[in-house]
Amino acid sequence: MQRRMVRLWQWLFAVVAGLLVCDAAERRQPNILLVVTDDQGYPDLGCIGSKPVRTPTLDRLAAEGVRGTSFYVTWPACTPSRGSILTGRYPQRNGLYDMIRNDMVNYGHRYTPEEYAVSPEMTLGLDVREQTLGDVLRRAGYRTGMVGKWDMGQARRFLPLQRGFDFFYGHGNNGIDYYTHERYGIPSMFRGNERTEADKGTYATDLFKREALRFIAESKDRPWFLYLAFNAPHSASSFGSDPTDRKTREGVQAPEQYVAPYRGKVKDERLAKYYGAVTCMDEALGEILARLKQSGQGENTFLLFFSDNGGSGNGGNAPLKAGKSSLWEGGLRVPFIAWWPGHVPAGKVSDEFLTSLEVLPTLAAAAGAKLPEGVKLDGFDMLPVLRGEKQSPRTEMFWQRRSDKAAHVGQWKWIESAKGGGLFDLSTDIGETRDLSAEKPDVLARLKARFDAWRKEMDAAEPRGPFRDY
Ligand SMILES: [Ca+2]
Repeated sequence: MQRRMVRLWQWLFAVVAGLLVCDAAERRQPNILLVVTDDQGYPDLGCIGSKPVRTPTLDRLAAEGVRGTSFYVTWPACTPSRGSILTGRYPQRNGLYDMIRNDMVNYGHRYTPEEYAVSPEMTLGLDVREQTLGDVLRRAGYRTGMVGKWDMGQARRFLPLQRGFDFFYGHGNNGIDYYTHERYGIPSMFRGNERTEADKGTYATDLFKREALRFIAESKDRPWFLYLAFNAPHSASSFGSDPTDRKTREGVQAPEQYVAPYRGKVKDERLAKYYGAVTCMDEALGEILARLKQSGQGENTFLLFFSDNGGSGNGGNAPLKAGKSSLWEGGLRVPFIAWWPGHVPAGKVSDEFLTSLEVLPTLAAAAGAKLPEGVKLDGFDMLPVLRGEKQSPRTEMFWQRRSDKAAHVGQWKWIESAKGGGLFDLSTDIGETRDLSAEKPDVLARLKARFDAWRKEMDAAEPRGPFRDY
């Protein structure tokens, strides 16, 4: 009798243990690689086929994952767009709704250390009350790393190690020279909380690849989250031969071996360098993925790729209108890829309306992480949409950049800006060429009313620094 009871208990134990193992395997936290590039335009992927740019790694990820054609960022330039990626909130809600940078460099001014210490680049940053993706995923047991362009403030309280990240190598500010890592004469590369000039002279993309590989190698025993923000293919932030003349600046920098194949095939040297910077970045990502595969960590890695804003005009953003800094589609709609073999379908092109506001809730859901309590988020978990299980719940999105305003509601887009505006039907006119304001006054009024309601909601939100007067 006793022996039979022991056997029964052994059997029950085996069943329960088996169930637990299955459950753990099913819910095994994926590694998360969030790749953000800088000013890479909507058509600037080789697989789109409209440009001579070569991006074999991104093309493969698109072939093995989902490529989004209607993915938007929250602002048409770096800082506010990145603040939304990290917080899951509109810039007007998290407070970082304009750039943080030292504008006097535009007039050739070189900041002294004393001036720099009290300049916007040092004194402004993402409000410390905001919770970041790093905070959310670290609480879920992840080792969190930030490599590349941070752009959320450089005073110590604003740097990644104080904002939810265990590892940081990159530049704190908006942009650098790819080789000196200076921003208009100011050394800007950090390791952890300290500025470093140890790697001066090495191309930034190579350094970010090296540090991404270092972080991944050091994170073998835990699930990890790496926010890998290449500064490529942003223009170099360095003075030209005449510091007061912006036209003498170099533009995008890239190693000769990547520029040479484009030379003679594209209209000028600037474009050859831009494409070279994209291809070099693509190759770096390829090496990181190859290393993941070799180490066995690649099997359960969830990768999201997109650009922080539209292309800055290198080679154009056709079929989209305009580019970076504008609220036309060329400034806001960006290339997007989601890749997670076995969890996200392969080779799918999705036209679903999605945005960078979805990134935080999506990665939190993938990680089984709790969303921050008491924080109003502006997006949702987009995994069911990426899997094709349901349509995007997003029906509208709003933008404001200084006096420029825009709303995208259903198929409609309204834009009002110093350089023009109108009402456009994106379902038939992705290039925003036919202003339908006069023909559709009711639609125009509805979009303006939706914008006003959004603006009111933002104004009523709990105030955040650094720009708001409260
Ligand atoms: Ca950018």
